[in-house]
Amino acid sequence: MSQFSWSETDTQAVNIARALAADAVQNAGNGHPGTAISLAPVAYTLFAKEMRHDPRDPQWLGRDRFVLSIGHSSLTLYAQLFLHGYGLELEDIKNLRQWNSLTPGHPEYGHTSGVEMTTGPLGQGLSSAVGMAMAARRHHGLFDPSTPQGQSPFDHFIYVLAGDGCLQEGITSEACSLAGTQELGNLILIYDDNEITIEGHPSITFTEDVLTRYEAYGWHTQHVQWRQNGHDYIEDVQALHDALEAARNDNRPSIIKLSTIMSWPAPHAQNTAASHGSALGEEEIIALKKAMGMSSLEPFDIDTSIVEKVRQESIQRAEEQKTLWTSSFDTWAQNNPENHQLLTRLIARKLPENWEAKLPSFNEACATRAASGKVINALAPVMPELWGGSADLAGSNNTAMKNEPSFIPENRQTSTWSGNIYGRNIHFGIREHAMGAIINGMTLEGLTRPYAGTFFVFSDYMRPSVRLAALMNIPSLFIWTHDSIGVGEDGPTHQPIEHLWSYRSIPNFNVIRPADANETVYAWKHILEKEDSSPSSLILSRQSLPILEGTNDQGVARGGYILKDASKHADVILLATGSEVYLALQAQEVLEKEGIGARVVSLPCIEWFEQQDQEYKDNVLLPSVKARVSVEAGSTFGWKQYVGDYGLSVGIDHYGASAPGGLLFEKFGITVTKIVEAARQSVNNSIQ
Ligand SMILES: Cc1ncc(C[n+]2csc(CCOP(=O)(O)OP(=O)(O)O)c2C)c(N)n1
Ligand SMILES: [Mg+2]
Repeated sequence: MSQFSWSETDTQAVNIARALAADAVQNAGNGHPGTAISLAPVAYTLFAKEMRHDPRDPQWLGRDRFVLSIGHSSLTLYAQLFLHGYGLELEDIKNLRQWNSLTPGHPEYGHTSGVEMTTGPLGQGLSSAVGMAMAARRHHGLFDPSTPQGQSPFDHFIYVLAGDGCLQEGITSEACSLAGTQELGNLILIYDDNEITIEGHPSITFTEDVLTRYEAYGWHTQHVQWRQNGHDYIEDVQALHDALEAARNDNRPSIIKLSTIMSWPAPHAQNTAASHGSALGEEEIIALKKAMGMSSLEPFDIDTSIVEKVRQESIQRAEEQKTLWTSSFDTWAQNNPENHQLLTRLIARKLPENWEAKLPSFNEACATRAASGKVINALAPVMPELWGGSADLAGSNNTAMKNEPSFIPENRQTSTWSGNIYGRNIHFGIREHAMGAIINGMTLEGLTRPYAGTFFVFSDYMRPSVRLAALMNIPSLFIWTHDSIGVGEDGPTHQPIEHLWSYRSIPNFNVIRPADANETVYAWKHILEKEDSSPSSLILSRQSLPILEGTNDQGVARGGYILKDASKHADVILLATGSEVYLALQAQEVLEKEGIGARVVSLPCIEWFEQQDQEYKDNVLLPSVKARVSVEAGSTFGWKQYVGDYGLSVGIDHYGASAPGGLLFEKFGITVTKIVEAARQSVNNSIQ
């Protein structure tokens, strides 16, 4: 058992965190004080006593991660970032929730130093933490496989604070079930059982025995009771520490149910749902400060000498931790020069030399999902950072790496999937939402390039996590196959319609729909090469697509390009994506015979195209040519901006049907004939 001590400074630091939470929300006029007040000793214990971290080096490879899954309680984190010297000052706390402040309403990744991920949509934090724990284990296996678990510089813990809301959200049931199967011993969840959500006591909504449920998932469970019988409330930080110690020593993921009282020790606000999301009021704040025995009752008037002391102690603690960690890291680096080189490359986010030489090229028709699978398998030997899997559709999504082990405890192997805890093929189970959040967590751990696959239509089940990846600006990669009515017989439940434009409407998210196998290769190439960190999705066909002439790497990297120009003058521009580019090419031939010059533009990624300069875009989409036709087997919503007032869109604005895919294209009018008709009409429109 490690030593645990608690001093008067610690008590006063917790008081400061509580007072600041109350003052900041009062000052802002809105916010969430209650949980930040009651969890101040918990967060402080983590930052001051339990975690390995260095406020002066927030990106330290060896740090433990802290995920505030209860994002509304942002002050729980901001108070610690202030106390421990992560760069937040009193002024920042005063500016809570204000324009341009470092203390936005919910913690934002990349905005405030020390924030490991953006949280606020309940359930996402805990679920991404599962991904972080998985990635941490993969890192150990990648760089330091011969060292036992727990003894490598690559081992660290992921600490999560979650509440009733996070544990009610379905996504965490998915993620935590998988965490149990995966035996993620580096994951430690503190569940704030304060028996309050916004609508009051969770007895109206949430009655299962949470710990029994987590035990059934295969977790190590503990209960720390701060709410004693009757009215006694004892903030037993030693008991919390003991539970954390036991959690660290167990090789299963751990949940500590901590029974707290919201807003304690505010005399009237405590244990009220109102204090979850509204200011306590000046009187109650004074009463709170009196209850804590604070010397000043004025807003933000804190004893700065305590803050100084906490910061100094934090730095000293970090130095001791870093000395130990660095010596173990240096020994590892000396003994593993090749792996050290790999780590250096991955930290720099560089690709291996000559990796492009491994990329396949295609001259025979195939489904773009199959081409993507070939890319993954071609890169697997040279890019150990590439790993991922599917939500039980590996065979259909072509996401599996052949001859590579699965990422599973050895006792979970089956006759189909062999593997070990450091493997590469991930089996997410049928848990799309958690898969999205887990991929984000893996990406946030840094170093590797994870991907996740499912059917495009089921991407809806993971949309909140996709949005969060885009908001965080992290390069999560989603592989979505079976991209249209081309799915065929499975019918309308399995045929995406509105999905392309709905994902294109998410800011900072790349939707890439390659026209053939070679465009798929170029798309992969550019996703891996591009320097910005925005997340991407590959939208791939189930059905075989012919190889097109003229597809090219540069064109795909620019998001859109002239695939085939009119033989003389372009009277009309045909814009197409994915499987419909081939139809546009055929339509072009028919039109040329009629004397209508048509330019075919392949637009695999509208987001990349929009990033090009105006000159390039005008070169491709000739502003003077008003006759335009978009061709895409999805809703036409959104194409108007490209086809303009004279243009027409060939697409589908209703659900599909159960029948062979080829027939559906005929029945729903995604045909060469329809494109030709639309082109003629658009030319007529534009000359009238
Ligand atoms: C997905 C999602 N749904 C709803 C909300 C709105 N919301 C914010 S906090 C909260 C209640 C959370 O209760 P709990 O986790 O127990 O937090 P506490 O009130 O104890 O701080 C709700 C419904 C949200 N942030 N995210
Ligand atoms: Mg609660």
